[in-house]
Amino acid sequence: MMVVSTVLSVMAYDYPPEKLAVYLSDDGGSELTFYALTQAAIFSKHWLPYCRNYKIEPRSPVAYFKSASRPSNTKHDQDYTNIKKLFEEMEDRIENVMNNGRVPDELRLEHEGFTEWDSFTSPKDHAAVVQILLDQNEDAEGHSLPKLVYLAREKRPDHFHNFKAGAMNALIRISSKISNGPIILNVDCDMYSNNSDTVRDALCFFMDEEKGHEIAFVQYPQCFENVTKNEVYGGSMRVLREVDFHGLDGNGGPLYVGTGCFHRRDILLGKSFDGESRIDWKMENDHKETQENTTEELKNLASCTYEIDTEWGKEMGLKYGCPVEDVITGLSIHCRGWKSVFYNPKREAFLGVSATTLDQTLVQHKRWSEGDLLILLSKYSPAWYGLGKVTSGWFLPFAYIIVSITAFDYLEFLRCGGTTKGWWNDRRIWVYKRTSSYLFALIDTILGSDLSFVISSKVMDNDVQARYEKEMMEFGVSSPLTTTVATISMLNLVCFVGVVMKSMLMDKVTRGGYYETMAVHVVLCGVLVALNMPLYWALFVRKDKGKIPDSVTVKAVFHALFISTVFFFL
Ligand SMILES: *[C@@H]1O[C@H](CO)[C@@H](O)[C@H](O)[C@H]1NC(C)=O
Ligand SMILES: CC(=O)N[C@H]1CO[C@H](CO)[C@@H](O)[C@@H]1O
Repeated sequence: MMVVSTVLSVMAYDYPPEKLAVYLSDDGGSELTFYALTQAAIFSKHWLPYCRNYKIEPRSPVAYFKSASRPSNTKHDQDYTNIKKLFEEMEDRIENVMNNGRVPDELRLEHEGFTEWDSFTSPKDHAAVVQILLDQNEDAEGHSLPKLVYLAREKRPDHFHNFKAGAMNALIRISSKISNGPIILNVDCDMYSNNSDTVRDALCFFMDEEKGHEIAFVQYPQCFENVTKNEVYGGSMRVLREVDFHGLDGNGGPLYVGTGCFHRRDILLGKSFDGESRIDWKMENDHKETQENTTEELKNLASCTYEIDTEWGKEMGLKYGCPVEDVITGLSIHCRGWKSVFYNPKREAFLGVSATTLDQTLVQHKRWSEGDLLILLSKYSPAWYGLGKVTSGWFLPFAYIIVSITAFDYLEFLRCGGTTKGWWNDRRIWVYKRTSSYLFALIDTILGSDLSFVISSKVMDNDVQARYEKEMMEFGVSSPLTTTVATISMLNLVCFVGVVMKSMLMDKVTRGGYYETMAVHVVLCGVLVALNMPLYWALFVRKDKGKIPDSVTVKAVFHALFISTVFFFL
């Protein structure tokens, strides 16, 4: 239903439908997703007229029905009841099929596309599926509908698939044969459009008479509807969104962050900036003749072997070989002379779901930081330009820097609408990411392991959901990342308790001298212990399923005691 909502919300953009085409890339190659999309196609014939007639927002049906109140106008109310019924029926059908685990034979007869799955071996080993579900169709009131296309590219065990970048590139090729629109919007399936004017807004930048011809892409921020008040996993990225990316706007523009981004197709395909030529939008439009393609031709474009000996993944399309394919693709576009725009309207344009457990947060950041590290170690690394600036052994300048950075960070966070507790949580996640996600990413990068990135699942059960809403940290699973975090915080606790006990055994004078030399250590350690409170709670006090598993507790305590004993005898 999440995918269906995303698709319907972008089909319902307030824009001439004959100029819109929506493509779903299903890299899982699942007939269940295909079934859901056939149902979305049918429902769209009623949903789009409803959106148009009553100018409703948001146009994701799930979000709309969650927030809408019953209309007061009788005609509208009747239509509301009808459309809600249709929607709930669709939801039931899709959920039945999901619970079943497969599409029943009688439903498979409804669409010839299901025969594609007859030859399926597994999600990792299958031929390409390209199905055009809507093409020059009309809705229930006789208006055009946008095109709707399903794609699952070919996957074979002996061909590396290059993750999301590979899927996007296949999609770019397929769409160039079917609709070939000059502007491409890419949205992750866990986000939906919250504003039906977004396409027109984005086009304003591209069509600007003075600067428009320099713009390669328009990036919207990632916003999440699932962030709780105090952001227990620091997931809202609010400072990034409200400050940092705006700052980048002054320097050629923001990075491409992989979702909520409008690209010019020709630039994504590798075009360099030549300074002068302006786009003739009128021409671009007339240009868009749709070719007749046979299914075989289309499938060939999404085959495993199509890219061999081509520039795809290097000079064309999204770049391969980096876990943050989006960032490096954006940087390479900037290197070719283009600019980008960060647009952060007050009413958020795309809303998604953010990570809801600690493990998800850490895994996600491990992947991101691994990619960023690869960029840092590359020959274009920004770091080489910032070397050799601060070389003072004095304490005061360092203290000054630490205090002012922290104060600055805190004020920035408040200024962007965060809470004090939210900032404190953000600091905690900051420490955890640095001692686990980034550490593991560093090791993976040095060992050159295979960019194995684990997709974080965002499906929650009810318990997890309830704890998430109470802002209780969710551990639950035992993973190397959580074990590391737990061990380090145990070590903080042991050290802190050790130092305090040791000082209590001293006489007054010795104690004074002791604290004089150790003051900073004790304060730092104390801050870490305070920051780690929820973790100690999860280690020793909590009884619910989201607590730290006993195996991790045992390991953490053992490691911490072992390390401190070794240092004690040294
Ligand atoms: C989403 O759009 C609705 C209008 O449909 C608006 O009221 C709401 O504030 C938007 N959500 C966010 C988070 O901006
Ligand atoms: C706190 C919050 O917004 N929770 C929501 C997270 O997302 C799920 C499903 O999308 C909703 O059911 C929750 O209400």
